[in-house]
Amino acid sequence: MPKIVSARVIVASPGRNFTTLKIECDDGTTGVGDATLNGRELAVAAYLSEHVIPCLIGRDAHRIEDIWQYLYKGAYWRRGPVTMAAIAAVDMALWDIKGKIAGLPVYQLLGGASREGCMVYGHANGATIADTIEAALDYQEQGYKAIRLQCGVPGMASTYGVSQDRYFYEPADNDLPTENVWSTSKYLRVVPELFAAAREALGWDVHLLHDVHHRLTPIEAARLGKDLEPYRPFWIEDATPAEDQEAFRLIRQHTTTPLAVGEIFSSVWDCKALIENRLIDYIRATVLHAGGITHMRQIASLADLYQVRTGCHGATDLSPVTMAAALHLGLAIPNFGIQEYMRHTVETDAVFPHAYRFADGMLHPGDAPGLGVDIDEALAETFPYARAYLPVNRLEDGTMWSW
Ligand code: KDG
Ligand code: MG
Repeated sequence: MPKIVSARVIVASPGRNFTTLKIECDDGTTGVGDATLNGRELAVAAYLSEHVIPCLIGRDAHRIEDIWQYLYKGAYWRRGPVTMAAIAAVDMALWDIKGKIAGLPVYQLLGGASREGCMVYGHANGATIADTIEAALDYQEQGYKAIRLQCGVPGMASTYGVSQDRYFYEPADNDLPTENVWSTSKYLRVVPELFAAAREALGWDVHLLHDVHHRLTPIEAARLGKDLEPYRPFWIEDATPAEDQEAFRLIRQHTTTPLAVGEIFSSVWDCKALIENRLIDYIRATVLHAGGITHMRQIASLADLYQVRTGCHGATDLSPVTMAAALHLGLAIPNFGIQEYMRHTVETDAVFPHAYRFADGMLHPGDAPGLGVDIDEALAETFPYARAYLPVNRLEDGTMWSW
């Protein structure tokens, strides 16, 4: 048996902060896992170092399911983003080790490829509709089959998803939270105009997506869904805060626009009612924040029973380790839908050399044994952690709102 002899947490900031776990076995095999929780990176680092790693030493690295159950049930304090990100990091690292020992990429261990690659969506964003369309045309040119559209809202200084740089949008932009201002009525006017312009410029052969980022009430979300129906969006995401799962029933009653939710979910229990009641079409939980490959596979299996497909979160705060893990899972499961692909900076890519490759609108995890991704620890050391927060949002009268 490959016995776990050491594990360490690496916190580094190559372009942005990442928390990474590296597990080592007595035969020299190593595995990596991503434990990044945006804006709360050190909480997971401490959870791992102080409370998880001491329990791992001496265990059989092949017993992935047993270790998962040990960390989940054994903690007594179940679920929550810190706990589940820590468990996820261990789980990813163990799948990586198993694949390396077997000499197989992880997707082969999960049942083999169910498709040629994982369709991804890129992020087109801009201060104006014209800027966003220009960015979207660029993605289309590069072969993307699906594009997310976000644009600035006239009369508002800041909007979710809009950055200075066309490719490298990074919301965690300050060492104290930036304050944004929000107006639902202004926003609801501009999004249908954006989609109308996009269909005009891009045609109908490309999937168009939009992220509402938890900002609407259920009835406002229903209005947006209806207004976008003529443009056939692939989905609207996080239309309303998802801790209010019943709210999706109201949205559903009013619109046929597909609904996606779940990037902040940490377990199958967060998704269960939404899936079983067929209130969503895509589940956006991912391996990092939802307990690793082991648990995300369980979520995907439940979703498959109800014709709900995956659309895993893939923003820049999920490291290339998570991207690789999501792609292995996405390639293997029957109900893969789409994968978010927000490109990492060159610094991030250099610190995490990886085997996954983009071609023809799809990402493929590659055929290297394990996850096919590593961390260059010496290089990582040259990028020290720097505290960075996600922004907060207020209505124009100063009321705190969802960001
Ligand atoms: O950490 C939070 C970001 O990943 C999130 O704001 C990005 O909503 C997001 C998305 O869909 O990529
Ligand atoms: Mg989102």
